[in-house]
Order: sequence, then C-alpha cells, then structure tokens
Amino acid sequence: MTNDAQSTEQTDGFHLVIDALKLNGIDTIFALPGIPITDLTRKAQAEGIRMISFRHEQHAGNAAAAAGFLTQKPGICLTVSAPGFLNGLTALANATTNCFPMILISGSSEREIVDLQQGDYEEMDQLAIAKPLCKAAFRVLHAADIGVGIARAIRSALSGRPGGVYLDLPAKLFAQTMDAEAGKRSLIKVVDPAPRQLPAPDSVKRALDLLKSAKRPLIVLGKGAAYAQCDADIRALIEKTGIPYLPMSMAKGLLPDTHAQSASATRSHVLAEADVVMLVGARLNWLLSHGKGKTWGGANADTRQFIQIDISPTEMDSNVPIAAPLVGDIGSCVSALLDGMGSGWAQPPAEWTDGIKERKDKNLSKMAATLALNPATMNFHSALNVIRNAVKARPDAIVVNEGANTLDFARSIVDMYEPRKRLDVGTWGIMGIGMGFAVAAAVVTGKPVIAIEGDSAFGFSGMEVETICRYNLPVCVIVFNNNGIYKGTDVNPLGGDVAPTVFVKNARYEMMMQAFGGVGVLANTPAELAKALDEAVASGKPTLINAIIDETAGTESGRITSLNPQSAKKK
Ligand code: ADP
Ligand code: TZD
Ligand code: MG
Repeated sequence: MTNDAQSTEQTDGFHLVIDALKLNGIDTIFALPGIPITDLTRKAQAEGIRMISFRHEQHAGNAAAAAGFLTQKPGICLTVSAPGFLNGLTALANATTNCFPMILISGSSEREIVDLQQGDYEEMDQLAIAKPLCKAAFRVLHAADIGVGIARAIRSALSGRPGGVYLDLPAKLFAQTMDAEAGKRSLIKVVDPAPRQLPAPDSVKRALDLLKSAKRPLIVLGKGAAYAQCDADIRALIEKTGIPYLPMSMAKGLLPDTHAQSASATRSHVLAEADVVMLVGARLNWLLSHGKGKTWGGANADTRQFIQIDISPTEMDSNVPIAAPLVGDIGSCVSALLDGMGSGWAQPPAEWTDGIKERKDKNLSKMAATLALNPATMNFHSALNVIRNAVKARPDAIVVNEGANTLDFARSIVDMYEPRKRLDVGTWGIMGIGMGFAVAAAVVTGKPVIAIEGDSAFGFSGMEVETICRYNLPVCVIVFNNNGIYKGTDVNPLGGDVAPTVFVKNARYEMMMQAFGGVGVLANTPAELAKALDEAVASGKPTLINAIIDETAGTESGRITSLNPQSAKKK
C-alpha cells in the first residue's frame, strides 16, 4: 500500500490514544473511570495495558508519579473532567515539584460550551488551570493530532528536568473517526526522549580543581541522582574520591547506608564544617537549609564553595553562589568526573575523615543503645527497629514513608541498601502519597512494599487499601498509631470537642484491611510487629499492621518544629 492509499478500515480517538501510548512503551495506566474516559479504560485494558483503577484520583496520580520516578518512563494518570481532574492535579503539581515524570490525561467537556461558560456537565477550563502547576500542558482537538499530543507530552515529561505534564482530551475527540492507515501513520514513536546532556569540558575541569583543593570535602546525593540510574558510576565516584557523603532521603541506598563513607550519622557536623560541597541531583532548598545559616556553620558560610551537578542550568545560584556549576545529566557528569580524575586521586585529609568516623561511631553506638530498649508501650524507636531488621533481611523491599515523627525517625533508623527503594513525602513534605506510591511500587517492581505510615498520614489515602486488596499487591502497611497528629495527648482547654490534632483513641486500622479480605494485625509489642511483618513479606498478602505507639512519644512537627509558627501570646 502506498502512503496516500486509503484503507477501508476506520479507527477512532479511543484507539489512537491507546496505540500511541503502546507505541511508546506505556504498559500501565493509573486511572479512575467515568465520563468521558470510561470506555478508554475498558478498551486500554482489552488492548493489554495494565489498568490500575483507584478510589480517588489523587492516589492514581501519586502512583503515576512514583512509577515515573522508578522507571524513567512517564507514569500515566487518567481521570474524568473537572473534579476528577482537580483531584489528580495535586499529584501532578507534586510530581513537578519533585522532578518526577508523569502525564495527567484528563477527559474534558465540550470546548464550545466551556468557553462560553454555558454550564456543561463538569465544565472547567482545565488546560488553563493546569498550566501554572506543571511543566507543560497540551490539548488535542483532532484525532489526527493524538500522536503529536502524546509525543509532546512524553518528551516534555522526560527531557531536561523531568516533571508533570497535562494532556487535555475533550470528550468529542474519543469518538472522532479517521482512516485506520492514516491514523497509524499519524502516531509518533518518540526517539531519545531524554537525550544525554554532556557537561562542558571546562566546567568539568573547574569542578575537579575545586574538589582537589578541598580540605574538608563533602558530597550530597539527592533524589535526582537516584532517578538518573547511573548507580555504579555514582558509587565509583564516592569510593574513588574517598569523600564522605550524605544521601538525601530518597537517595538513601544509592550506596548502602552502612557504607564506611556515609556521614548520615554525623550530618550536622559535616554540614557545618565542610569547605567544598558537591551537590549531585539535590537542590539547596529548605531541606538543605538553603545552603546557609546555622546548619551550615554560620562562620564558614563565606568561605565554603559549592559544586552543583544538575540538568537544570537555572538551578545554579538559586540560594547561594555556585562556584563550579556542572550542567548536564548526572550520568554524563559523573562519568566525565571519573574520567577527569584519572588514577591516583588523593584521598581527603585524614584529619577530616577520622574526625567524622569518630563522631559517627559514637552516634551509632548511642543509637544502637536506644534501639535496644524495649519500653512497655512501643515507641518510634522500638517499632522502627523491627522494620530496620526486616529491611536488612529483604534489601530489595521498597519502603514508602510518610507522617511527621513516623517519617523523621524512620528516615534515620531504617537503613536502605539498594537504590530507589525509598519513596517518601519529598520536596513538599506532602501527606497522602502513601497508598498511591505503595501501589505503584508493587505494580512496577513486583517487590514487597513496606509502607511506614503515621496514623494521620495514612488517613489521606487509606481507602486505597481496597485497591491493594483488589489487585492482590504485596503491600504491608504499618500504621504508627499514636492517636493523632504528632501526639495523641493534646487537650481542648474548653472541653467539648477533642483537640484538632487528636483522633479516635485506640482506632482499629487493621480492620480496614480485613474489610476487603486482606490480613489485619494489631501489634502491641515489637515481637508481634516482627511476626506480622515477616509473614506479610514472606506471603506477599495485602497486610495492615496497626502498631500501637506511645501517644506521648512524638514531638510537634517531628524534626521541623522550628518551621511551625507559635503564638507569642501566652494564654
Ligand atoms: P532532594 O530532595 O533529594 O534533595 P531535589 O528534588 O531537591 O532532591 O533535587 C533533584 C534535582 O535533580 C533537581 O534539581 C533536578 O533538576 C535534578 N535532576 C533530576 N534528574 C536529573 C538528571 N537525570 N540529571 C541531572 N539532574 C537531574
Ligand atoms: N496536609 C498535607 C497535604 N500535607 C501536610 N504535610 C500536612 C497537611 C500537615 N502535616 C504534616 O506536615 S505531618 C502531618 C500533617 C497533617 C501528620 C503527622 O501525623 P502522623 O505522624 O500521625 O502522620 P506522627 O508520627 O504522629 O508525627
Ligand atoms: Mg500520628
């Protein structure tokens, strides 16, 4: 058949969307059906795309974002118009903030009616609303443009700094028909969607010269380094330089947390004392105290110099001057550094590394003593010690983590051993990612998932335990039940309603999992928790362990108490 020959067969918008996604290797969609995309979910499933159907779009969106982070393919979230779109939008914005590639595809109402504000079913100008909250936003009006729309969405999500993309598909588009052959030709298989970006040789030299001059060097690994999937080179860089390193929370496991060069156990010391800091896929945002102030040793601030590896050139100097910007993809930058170092790279002064080791050993033995305690009511430490041992035994398990105290303690207590095994609240410190991330982790990796959830955090996505049961996913949710947000002890001074941070006491979260046929366990002791967790990981059965935690054990806002404004007026 020649190019302009017409076949008698017809295709339509539904099939073109599905074919375009499949052509680009998309094998899974996280969705919530309804007008106008119900048939799209059915047909996609019938065409062999794994369709994971959720109970709320935000969790489908979070699942897509996590899938994007784990696989370097954009995670796809599919929603209905207006309210469904808005429910997914939080996840899209969060993905963009965290530099995770995802595409939110939403059906929308009739343009003619929406634009004249004539009151259509679920009327909303979704494209305009999405635009400021994501990296790029597109709308497709003609079936013949579906291939272009999906190609642009994929390339936008993956190239440069990854992020969220919105794709608006009006209801009318799905039923539009066109010649099947012409339709096929209109689809685009995106070639090299995230092209390597090589750093300039002079910027590599500048970075190496600065690193060489350091007396107290430090490397900070961020989640960009985990996303980049150049694990062996990153490990080689750390080990060849001999420089102490700090992993940001989602970079934990790039090298095992037990690695001799990890400085996590003496974080405040190295941040305050380092003279040259190399950031690898980590922004100097609030999580790193903006690179200045007390955390960074106040007095050293003027003399400290930064090297920053990032794919986004405008990230440089965002908070403090970057003496040696290295703009490019992390894989290319790290390999250029390794080449440039050659052999015989001098190790950092022993005075620096010995001092770190001494502090680290002291802190680690203090931590070991705390973890060994077994208080009558479990606290964060005694419960997390159980999970720490479980992850050590199953380093391939994926840990999802949210909450305040539950997050902060788990981050420092639960060691990670492999890259991209820890998913958490990320750059925003957002609650509600738990079950969406857990579902995605289980679906795209097939590995056991352990979701460590504050009881408040869990509440944001708790209904998705039904989704976990429905797809029979190997997810073990552990709810750290301390009766509330931060603590369960606040009291309303006026009596009447309970305090705003306090929940129903002794809630039976495990029964939520039982309601859908999963395993629910109440754990009052580390031994009960260990038994239930071991069984869950071994069996792969959907499990929820309600871990009863001392309601007095937490602190306000966990470790970011200082960000919490307090009234100066003492009542
Ligand atoms: P963390 O929260 O772990 O400190 P951030 O989300 O602040 O990490 O930083 C991640 C950084 O990584 C972003 O600035 C992003 O531009 C960058 N990044 C993401 N992927 C790549 C990549 N493949 N190559 C280079 N930089 C990347
Ligand atoms: N809403 C959203 C979407 N994100 C948030 N971060 C918050 C509200 C505020 N918030 C926190 O920052 S942590 C947290 C909330 C509500 C819950 C802490 O309680 P928890 O954890 O039970 O999950 P701990 O272990 O009791 O501290
Ligand atoms: Mg709590």
